[in-house]
Amino acid sequence: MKTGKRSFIAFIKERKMGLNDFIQRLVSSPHICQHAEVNNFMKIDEHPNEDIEQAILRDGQLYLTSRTSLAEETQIKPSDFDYLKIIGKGSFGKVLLARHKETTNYYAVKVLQKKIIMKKKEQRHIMAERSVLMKNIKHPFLVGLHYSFQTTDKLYFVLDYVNGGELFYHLQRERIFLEPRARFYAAEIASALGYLHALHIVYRDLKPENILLDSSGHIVLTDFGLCKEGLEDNSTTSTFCGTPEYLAPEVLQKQAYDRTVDWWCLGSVLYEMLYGLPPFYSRNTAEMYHNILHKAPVLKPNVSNSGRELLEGLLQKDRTKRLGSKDDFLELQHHSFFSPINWDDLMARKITPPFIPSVSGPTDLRHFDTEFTHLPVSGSLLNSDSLAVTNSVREAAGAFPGFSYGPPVDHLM
Ligand code: ISQ
Repeated sequence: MKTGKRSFIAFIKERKMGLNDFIQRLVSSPHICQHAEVNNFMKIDEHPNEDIEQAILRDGQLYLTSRTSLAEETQIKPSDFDYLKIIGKGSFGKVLLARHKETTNYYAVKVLQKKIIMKKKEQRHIMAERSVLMKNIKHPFLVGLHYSFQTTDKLYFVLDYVNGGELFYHLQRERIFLEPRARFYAAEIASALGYLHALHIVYRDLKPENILLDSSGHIVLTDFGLCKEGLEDNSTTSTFCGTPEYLAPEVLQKQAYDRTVDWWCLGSVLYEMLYGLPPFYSRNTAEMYHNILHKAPVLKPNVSNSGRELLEGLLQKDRTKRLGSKDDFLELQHHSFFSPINWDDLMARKITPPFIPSVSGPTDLRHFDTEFTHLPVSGSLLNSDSLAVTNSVREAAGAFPGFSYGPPVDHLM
């Protein structure tokens, strides 16, 4: 290849990476997304019928493609799946165990109602989802997204199906975990959070129901990038967004927050694993809020010095003094509580999990709440919606541009 051509390609690549980084920063910051100019730049409100190109980041590559053609190319639609059981439910929609008809692979399909999302502080949600889709998120302890697609009134996320149960289902059965087990889970969660932070994503809502175990006993975090903002003022959202025990003081006070909020939540999870209750727990919610804001966590000596010291660092109310406020995940990795952890082995899933959930196979739903699994699977997932998918994709994309996502297609660029 001629030197001139090579340097031109290098120049374009560099510019693309710069643009990627810039867009990622934009879409990761809800407050910036509120600006009309940013909106305009990102073409959020623009009509999708125009033959607009969009940027999609997949496998570390920036692809330019037309919005409609991607959805058509991926060809994934609701009727490609058999929906077997409801495995989770909230105000936005539900999560179903589904089997792909052709491959017979099992997936967790999360179905969100557009109009409900639009009624909340829409843009932030859309941007949060969009930002997650635009990044090529792959991590051993984060639930994998295989496809996303949309119909007139619903958004679908086709995710890894994980059936080892919620971490806290197992914790409730055993009351507390011994330190080595708590350390293993905390380390896997921390590595997932550190990875998201490196992508400028703040999880913010780490909570018990989003921490699952896979069938081999490793952690899987779900729901990153979703359900972040503006839910507090709607009473119906409290069930979906779970209990508020892990709210960091800055979130509770509606102050500015940053990635250190996730280290507070990790401290809360670790505390609950070691002591059996959330750090500032009270049956009285107002009192719990007061405790979060004003009380020091009670650290009884049945936990090791290094464990208590780590909890103190993570549950520091002043986020500028919190462990992780300077070097993020690195600070945790170097803490003495984690000295038995080989982080390379951990990332490679080479550490044998301390507990293996008993599941007989993919359809074994024993770890899911019967409150959900006994519910009938609604036919509305398929009916008119599936027929509307190709026709509706243009209008639907108006509210959720660039939503549809499928495996990389070589000829896109
Ligand atoms: C994957 N497997 C089981 C349950 C789930 C809930 C939410 C998101 C993904 C999931």
